[in-house]
Amino acid sequence: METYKPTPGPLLAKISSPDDLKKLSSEQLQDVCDELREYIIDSVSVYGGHFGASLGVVELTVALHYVYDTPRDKLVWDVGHQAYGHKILTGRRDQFYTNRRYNGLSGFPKRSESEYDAFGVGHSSTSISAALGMAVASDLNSENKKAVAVIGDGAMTGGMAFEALNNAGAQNSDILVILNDNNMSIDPNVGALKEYLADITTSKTFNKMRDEIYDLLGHFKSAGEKMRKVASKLEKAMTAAITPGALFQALGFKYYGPVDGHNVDALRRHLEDLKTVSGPKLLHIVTVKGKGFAPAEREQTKWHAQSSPFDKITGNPLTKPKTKEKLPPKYQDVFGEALVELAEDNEDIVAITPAMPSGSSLWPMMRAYPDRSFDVGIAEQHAVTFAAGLATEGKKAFAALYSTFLQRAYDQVIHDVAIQKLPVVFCIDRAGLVGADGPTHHGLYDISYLRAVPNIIVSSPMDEQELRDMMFTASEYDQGAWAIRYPRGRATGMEVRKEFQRTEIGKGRVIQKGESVAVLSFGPIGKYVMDANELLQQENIHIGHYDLRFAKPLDTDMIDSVLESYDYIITLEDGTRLGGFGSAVAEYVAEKGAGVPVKILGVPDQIIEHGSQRELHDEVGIGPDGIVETVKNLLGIKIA
Ligand SMILES: Cc1ncc(C[n+]2csc(CCOP(=O)(O)OP(=O)(O)O)c2C)c(N)n1
Repeated sequence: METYKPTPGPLLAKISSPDDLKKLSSEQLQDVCDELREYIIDSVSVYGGHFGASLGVVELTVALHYVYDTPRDKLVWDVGHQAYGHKILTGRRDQFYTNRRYNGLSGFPKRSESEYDAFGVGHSSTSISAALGMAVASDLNSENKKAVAVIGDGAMTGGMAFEALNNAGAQNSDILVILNDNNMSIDPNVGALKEYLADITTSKTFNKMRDEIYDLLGHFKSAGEKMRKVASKLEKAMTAAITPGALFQALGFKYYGPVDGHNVDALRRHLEDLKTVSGPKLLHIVTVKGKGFAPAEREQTKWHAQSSPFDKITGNPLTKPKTKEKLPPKYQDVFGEALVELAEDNEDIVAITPAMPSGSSLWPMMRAYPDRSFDVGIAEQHAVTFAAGLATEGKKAFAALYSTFLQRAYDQVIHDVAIQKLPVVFCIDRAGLVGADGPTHHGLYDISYLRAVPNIIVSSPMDEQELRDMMFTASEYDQGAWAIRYPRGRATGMEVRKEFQRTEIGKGRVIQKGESVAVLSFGPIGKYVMDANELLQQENIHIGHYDLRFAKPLDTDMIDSVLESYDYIITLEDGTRLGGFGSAVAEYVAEKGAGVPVKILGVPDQIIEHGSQRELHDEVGIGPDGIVETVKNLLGIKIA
């Protein structure tokens, strides 16, 4: 592991816990913020990681740990990608260089890592619920602990945040919600709430606006549409000025703000005041994502996270970018481009993303067909039922979701899609072990939870050609839902045929025939079987390899022929071993009473931490070496 450690500034060097921070005078806090920001930039510029969000909450982080008695008082970060400053101030400064790396610190707050991490996170919109639970527990135990939830304007679009506000507003427990409003999700935030928050902040500059309006009226004498827009903007701003935060007040919260989230002294004073106010309260702070690093302020989506080293002044990449020709496309891009091609010929195709247009590569579709593309906010449950509604009226909805986030919408998949046999296409990205984001983001359960539900086809392509063809076939399918899962990362780089071809539903393909051991793989992880095959052939071992393509319906003809020709079956999937593709094969073989042993290779029943994808695949034995070892074990060959 590389060991470059950034050098902390003189104040930060002395802070090993929030107690050390509290020894400083309030006048020194801005200097601490500057050093903390520098430290984050220095570290991420070498090792990568989430970036803009942590820079945006530096002042808030310092003020919170200065004012509150953490870890006794509970601090819950929503999503957790903004908690780097928190980690550095709470005893993890010197380990921070291991952030997100194998056996290193987690990129997100994690209870087992530190007592300061009050709640484990990774998925959004959970903070208010968790903090409320802590506040209520404190009430029940008569402990008078404070509970603070820090939630972004993006995460606030999630339904769970509203469920929690609704509950907290009526509980009257001592909870502070800090709404970190930077007007950004990963991509620009969307929806009516965003407009509402903008109206509150705009009302601050109400007078300035009024002048602008007079100016505008001068320019647009013929008025019409533009004037009406201006008038409606004015009206909203006035309402917000008179009753800012009325929405939150209606939900039972005392509303404070909006406050400049980069003025550490103002934040400190506000927090000290709010500590004395009982009951549910919401502090609305306004920040800039990427604050203090010019390229990140300018291009906020790009700098949400960084994976390669960059110059810490200019932001320019330090590794030479390989030319596009040399690198195979990412699976997400193959999906994004194929969708536009399909949409050209099929007017019914619509696309849905819950706040991940960049992450899911939906921008090409959104640009080509803005009226048929929907970013619905961080709202996976709504995304799925919205897709179901569209499907009832004959629209062919392609819902693009990460595997881990689709977990949120399991009931919607069953209740709204499957029971009604609606032809929604789920394009499930980041399926399998995702790498550095770790356990909250691994997409390990979708095969198991989807194959348990009737009326859903569960498929996975082994390469980009298959992905395109499956999408095409799914776009024509009207007998129920269809899930296509593919992983994070790059496809094979193969020559791709431009025209789409139909994939025969429930049919696999033979990659290579062999002797004694057959490996049945599901999805792109099949590439490891090819690597294993090469190694085994050097030792004169010739295994068979079958790309099953469908976990449901299974290609039982193919399995029957495998049962006739081989002594052992190995199944391989990038997902949990419990109830997944291998289980499906084993169930079939057991029901047939075929008596051929089935060895299931997949992710074991335990939480897999973070690391590179390859490190994790190898750790759980689904990389080429693990396959070779399993084959040799079955054949009783000693492993050198
Ligand atoms: C349930 C869920 N869906 C999607 C994501 C992916 N995601 C991570 S951060 C993020 C944007 C969060 O925006 P915001 O809460 O405003 O925080 P900011 O990054 O602006 O500080 C999204 C969509 C997630 N973490 N959880």
